Amino acid sequence: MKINIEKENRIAIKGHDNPDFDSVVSGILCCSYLKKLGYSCRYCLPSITDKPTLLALSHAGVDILQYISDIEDDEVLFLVDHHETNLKNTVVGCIDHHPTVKECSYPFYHNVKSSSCAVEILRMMTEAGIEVDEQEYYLAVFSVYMDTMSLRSSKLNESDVIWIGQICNRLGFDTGVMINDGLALTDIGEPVELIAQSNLKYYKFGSVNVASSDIHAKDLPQRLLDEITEHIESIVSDEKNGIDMWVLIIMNPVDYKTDVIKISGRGNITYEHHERLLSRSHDVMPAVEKTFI
Ligand SMILES: [Mn+2]
Repeated sequence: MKINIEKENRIAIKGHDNPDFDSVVSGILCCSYLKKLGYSCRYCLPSITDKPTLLALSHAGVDILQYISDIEDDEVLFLVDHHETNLKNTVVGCIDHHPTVKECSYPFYHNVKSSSCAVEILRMMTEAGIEVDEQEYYLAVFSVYMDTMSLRSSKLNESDVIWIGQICNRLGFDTGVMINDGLALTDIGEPVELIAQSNLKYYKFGSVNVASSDIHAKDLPQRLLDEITEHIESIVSDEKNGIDMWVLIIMNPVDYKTDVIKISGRGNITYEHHERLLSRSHDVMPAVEKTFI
């Protein structure tokens, strides 16, 4: 897969809103990739990210402050870890790992199932014969831990596990920090409003606006879950917010269980329990999308 876009463009590489670890690392790796191909580009992080992501990024040796900047009107966009944007700028390229039935007609488009977007970018770099340094390997391996709840999510590609093991052995990476950060247990001591919006993402399926948050916890007290659900009911039932459905996902990465709670208004709630760990992007949201088409 060869990237072939106009060289005279100034490219701004952008990850999704509410950036997570994989999104940031994908931006950094993609920037390194495009620069080595001779493109003029920079990675832009328009907003600061959440505390657990910041902590993991600092463990990975990434100083994000240097990337915080707005995208300028005369720049073209290269999207990573997502494939749609509200920005007016022209999109010239996209690398994602959220395959969709929708068609994207960007000059360069690569969207395949992969444990993380960053590991897919690193694979593309090595396949293109581009030199990858140790820190870039470290970031890609770390991103898989962060995007798969420490290799426990169904999103994980088995072939990546073997590859990660080989890289960690060869380069002597200690996975202890990655495992701990990757489980990303939600701080349930925070205010209910904050817990309810953990890892919030927005989706648009046809004309339907869907919000989704996911909480990682071993034993979420029922009373707290009730308060969270009530809070979300009040958000969804307020028409000003323009949300048709909120998908609340409670993942228990310790016992491999998932609860999916769909809230479409006050009292309009469905519950599903799964005796395995689901992935939001690979299991839950594609199933939700199917119910709307
Ligand atoms: Mn990702």
